[in-house]
Amino acid sequence: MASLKKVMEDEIACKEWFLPGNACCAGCGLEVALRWAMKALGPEVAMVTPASCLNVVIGLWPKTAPDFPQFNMAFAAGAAVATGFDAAFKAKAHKFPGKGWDKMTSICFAGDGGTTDIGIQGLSGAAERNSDIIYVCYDNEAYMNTGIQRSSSTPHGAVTTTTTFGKERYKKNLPAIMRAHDIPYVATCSISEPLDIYEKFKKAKSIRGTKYIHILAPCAPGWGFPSEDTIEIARMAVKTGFWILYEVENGVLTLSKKSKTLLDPSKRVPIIEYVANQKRFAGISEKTLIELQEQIDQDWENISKEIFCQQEYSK
Ligand SMILES: Cc1ncc(C[n+]2csc(CCOP(=O)(O)OP(=O)(O)O)c2C)c(N)n1
Ligand code: SF4
Ligand SMILES: [Mg+2]
Repeated sequence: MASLKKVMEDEIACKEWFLPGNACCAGCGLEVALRWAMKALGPEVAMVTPASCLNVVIGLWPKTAPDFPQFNMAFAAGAAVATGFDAAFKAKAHKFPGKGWDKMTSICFAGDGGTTDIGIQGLSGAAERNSDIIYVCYDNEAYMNTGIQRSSSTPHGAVTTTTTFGKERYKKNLPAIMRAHDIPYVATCSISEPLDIYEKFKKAKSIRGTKYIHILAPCAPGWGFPSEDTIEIARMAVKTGFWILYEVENGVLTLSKKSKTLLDPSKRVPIIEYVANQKRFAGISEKTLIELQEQIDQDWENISKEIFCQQEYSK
């Protein structure tokens, strides 16, 4: 993984592209995700943001926070508009060579509601066409902007304003769904690992075709924890194995540094350590807690089998 010293030698990474003084709540995970993605990408982007907290926290012109081209968009259209931008950049690059249009990256930065529910058909269409875009889901596991309603990405047992006794269903595995589209790059990130975010976005920028990056981005008011604990909560999601950090390049899965050791179940922190510090899990039953742990163990077993098969195949 890139060291902080190395990253700070990069002039673009030293600059903030999402400016301070924005309307994010204190300790917002989304802001960390966006800042580090932009440190890797730099300002030669066109960013589409479907309806979400991000639409709001950018603020009102002329005091908007993004120091790069950013476009608010209707929920369902995010990936389609990003595809359109990329087509325009390619046409411009063809007509006006040497003017820098070939350096532009088209990116959609959407919430989990905008991705796992409302935007999924547009995203699936873009991925099937292998549109040359980066699609990012920042995952705060509910519709936060409209008052903490459940999404497909809300985890089992979590209380939202529409799952008042805790969600019965499990979190939809969107990275797995994107892998099934056979796109060149799929990765997961956590805001507790900013250098990992930086590296994965650098890589995504260099790859042609559809890149999908899913970032766990805790939300203090929505999950119910003190705003100074955001990073620690995200870190614990990784340590328990609830959130697995990996990348899949051309179908080959590699576990990222902080998740690698967790293939050994004894290295995983029990899930209770993660849920105990979040009010959304305050009334969780023993049964639901066991189910959550079983789901994590099952996810890891699947990953272990896949890695084993990959190793056997490459012998
Ligand atoms: C078609 C449509 N339905 C509903 C809304 C209202 N709406 C705006 S933002 C939002 C929540 C988005 O949730 P998510 O994508 O998870 O982003 P977050 O707010 O959590 O950052 C909703 C329901 C809308 N703008 N358009
Ligand atoms: S509600 Fe959550 S995701 Fe939205 S700005 Fe506040 S902390 Fe960030
Ligand atoms: Mg959300």
